[in-house]
Amino acid sequence: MGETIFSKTKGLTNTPFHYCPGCTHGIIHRILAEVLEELAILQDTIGVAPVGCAGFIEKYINVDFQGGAHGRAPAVATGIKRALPDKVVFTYQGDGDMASIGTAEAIHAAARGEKFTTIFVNNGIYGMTGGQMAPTSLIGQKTSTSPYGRDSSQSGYPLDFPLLISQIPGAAYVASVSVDTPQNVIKAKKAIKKAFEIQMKGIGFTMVSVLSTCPTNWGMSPIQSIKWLQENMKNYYKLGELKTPEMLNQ
Ligand SMILES: Cc1ncc(C[n+]2csc(CCOP(=O)(O)OP(=O)(O)O)c2C)c(N)n1
Repeated sequence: MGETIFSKTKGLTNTPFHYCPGCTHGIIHRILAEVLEELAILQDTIGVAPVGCAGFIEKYINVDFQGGAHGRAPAVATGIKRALPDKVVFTYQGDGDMASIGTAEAIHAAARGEKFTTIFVNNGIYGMTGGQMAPTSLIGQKTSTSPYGRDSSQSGYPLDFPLLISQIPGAAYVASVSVDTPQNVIKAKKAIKKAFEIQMKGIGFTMVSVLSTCPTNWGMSPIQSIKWLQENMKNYYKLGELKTPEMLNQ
């Protein structure tokens, strides 16, 4: 018998990911599942799934899930966490879901200091519905509804949602991470773990924003899309911890 050098986290189900080649949802699912296993909270965690490709998460992570209507996951998570305060609760939402249709729910959940964690997956586009422009699409970015590139005179400017949330007093932890390199995957996992630990201390709203790719709707190969993220998204959406509990008392 050979020595086991790697085994899949118990936080993932045995269902193979169906995501497009180069899509980063699978990486984010894996590190999230590993964190839940490492914190030994798989039995105590309830996820709230959104609408969009991100919504498939409920098939892959080995915890109980509730579906939320488009953008409304923070309202659903609020109800679950208030009814079951001993549970660990998270939402997993795309940028179309959270930074567009669900802007109000997300901002007010942060303002109320709701004690759940949000994983915000920013791929700069509406993935599932065919690559329409999202509030997070960059200036000049070609999407199916901005075929000549996003034009600020028509469509305004990209919304840096984690930066916005970090300004809200009820937000205890906000980090902006990326999964474009192995080092950044490790950093992203650390941020997700920290967010859950802060939730478990009951300090306030916690959010980790993850820069992500959508090769299919960006019209690129997986490698081109990683380069595009590095050369474009990272310049606009700055990585790092935007809010920590220590800043709450300053
Ligand atoms: C109320 C409502 N409006 C619109 C839709 C259609 N819809 C389904 S998925 C989606 C886009 C999701 O994009 P995003 O949240 O960025 O997630 P991704 O697919 O990129 O993971 C939209 C608009 C819907 N299901 N419900």
